[in-house]
Amino acid sequence: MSADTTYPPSDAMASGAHADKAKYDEMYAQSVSDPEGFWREHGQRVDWIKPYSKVKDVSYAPGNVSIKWFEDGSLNVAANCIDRHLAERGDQTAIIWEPDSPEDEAQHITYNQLHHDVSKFSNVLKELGVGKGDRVVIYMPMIPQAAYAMLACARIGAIHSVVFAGFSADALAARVNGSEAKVVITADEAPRGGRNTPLKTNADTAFEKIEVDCKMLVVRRTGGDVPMTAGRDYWLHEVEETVSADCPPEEMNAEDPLFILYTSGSTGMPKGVVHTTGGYIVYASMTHQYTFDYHDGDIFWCTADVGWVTGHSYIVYGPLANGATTVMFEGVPTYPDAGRFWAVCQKHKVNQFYTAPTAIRALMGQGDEWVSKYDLSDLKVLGTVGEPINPEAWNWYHEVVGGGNVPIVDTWWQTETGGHLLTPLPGATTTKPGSATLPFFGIQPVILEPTTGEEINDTAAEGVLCMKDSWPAQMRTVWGDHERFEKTYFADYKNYYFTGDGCRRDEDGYYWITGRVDDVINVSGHRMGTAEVESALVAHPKVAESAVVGYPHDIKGQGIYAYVTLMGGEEPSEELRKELETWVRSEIGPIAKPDLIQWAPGLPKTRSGKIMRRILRKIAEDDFGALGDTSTLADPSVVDDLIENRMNK
Ligand code: 6R9
Repeated sequence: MSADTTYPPSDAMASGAHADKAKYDEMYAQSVSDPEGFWREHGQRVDWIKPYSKVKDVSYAPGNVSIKWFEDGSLNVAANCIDRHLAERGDQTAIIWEPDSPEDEAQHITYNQLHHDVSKFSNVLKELGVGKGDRVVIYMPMIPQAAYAMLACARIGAIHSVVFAGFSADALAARVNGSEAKVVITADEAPRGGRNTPLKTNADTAFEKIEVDCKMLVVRRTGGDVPMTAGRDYWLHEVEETVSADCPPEEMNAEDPLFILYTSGSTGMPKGVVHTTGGYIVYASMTHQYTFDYHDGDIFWCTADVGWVTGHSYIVYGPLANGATTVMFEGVPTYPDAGRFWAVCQKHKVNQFYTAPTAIRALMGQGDEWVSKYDLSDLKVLGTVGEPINPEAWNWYHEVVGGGNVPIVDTWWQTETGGHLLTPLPGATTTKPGSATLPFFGIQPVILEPTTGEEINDTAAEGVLCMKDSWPAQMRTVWGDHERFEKTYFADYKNYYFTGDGCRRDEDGYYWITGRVDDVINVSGHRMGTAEVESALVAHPKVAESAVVGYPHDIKGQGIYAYVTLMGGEEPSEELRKELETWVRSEIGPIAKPDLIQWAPGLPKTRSGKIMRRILRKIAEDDFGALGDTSTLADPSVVDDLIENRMNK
């Protein structure tokens, strides 16, 4: 198979799909020629309490960025994900929960049960004093109660902020303080890959740094012994006994915030991305249906964690809004062995499977036999997300997992976009390995010349990826900092949304993401701001200065390469290297641990003191020939030292 083999949809796929090529072309054309009309129609895919009359009111004007969709309509997201399905599919499974250990029994939660459990959970939150507009932080393992917690917030109009359970106590505290949350929901322990993370203990540590008046609601997962602080900590199962199972959904305006999700940016600390109610649920459900060609009765599995946007849109909100059966997996791809994903696909007869390139690359290295011993004949669509997928991994996914005849959807999107923006549709789009292909309905990508900001109109083009116009699930603001929102996404290129990604468009108009153009790195599909890791490192008493860059890593996509300058009098040692690794883990979390630390007596700086990351990146990439002009450096000799002492991967 040559590198430029293309894969058209099979006739069978095209004829049974929600959209074949003709339908995609027709719908796409309408969506961009008449966005108002298109979204007026498709906004009705969800149930409204008060129907909207206005569809869209958007300005990207500098100093006045404002994004509103369906603004005079009202609805409730939990009612859309649960209540409206009860008459037709109350006994259908909503969530299949697969626990960490294959020895433990999976749970099948019906829509009726979901309704009962979420209503109870909602009343528990009310009992703890949570009301409409209040913030709730969710720090949970991948258990059904994580989804209940999100839906309970949505039901009563509280704004959730899910913090990935792999984040440290410090990161948790920062997010609780940042959103002034009233309650933190956690569990006693989180089993993953056969080991238990002490979540409640982490949360206790976080509470030492939490400056707002906040309670803790604890879900019993393992039954591990955890201390409870009277008057502050509550067991879910205990409070549940005291509340009713009746909780009518709150009527929410379309533009009321649904959730905050912190994500890394190129500067400073993570920012709270705000998504609102109406546009988000319309777009999450529509992309879930079309991108995965989801049909009633299908079993859908997205392997992400609910701590990331992928888990929000494609484990919880999109699938449940569509009345789907969604699989929630507590474990990891390699426990108890490298066949776990495929064992779960076989066991639950999964039809659509959605994972990250880093997982595919890791499993690819373990050998085909882990896949071939399972019956994967129920698979109809395979998806990827989070980072560019290299053609080798794409081909392995296609041939070995999909048996050569299951379409792959490489979905490009971001925490900020709420749902897929560039993606193939299984029955419509001819795919090319490594390309996220074409825009979803209503999406108008443009490639700009990076320095002039001019739109490149030739079909074949390379530059920065921006979006013209808005889509319903676009983020609305940065929590508490609208100015930062404007500055990050609308200041560099006027009247466009700037994605932060570089991109090439080929002669067929297909989009190929080339990676971030800012100081964000993508480690195993997780976004990490180099500034965050740097500030964690310099917070260590022995570190004077640090610069962090990404470098190519076979499995993770990018690894974290840290240059560290020590305080005068401090000596580099293996022990100190370990100490710094542990330090970063505890400041941010295990995913931020540097893969390589190089001791740097000095960093390459311009005369004005700006660190020249371009050079540090090249050294980390082992690409010394391409260092470019170093003559503007204050002290060009530091570069020679850095090259000489470069860490081997
Ligand atoms: C959904 C999610 C967003 C960044 C994004 C880009 C990278 C995501 C991709 C992809 C190439 C894909 N990215 N999907 N790059 N191909 N299919 O991952 O959100 O965590 O906010 O990351 O991830 O660089 O800008 P988020």
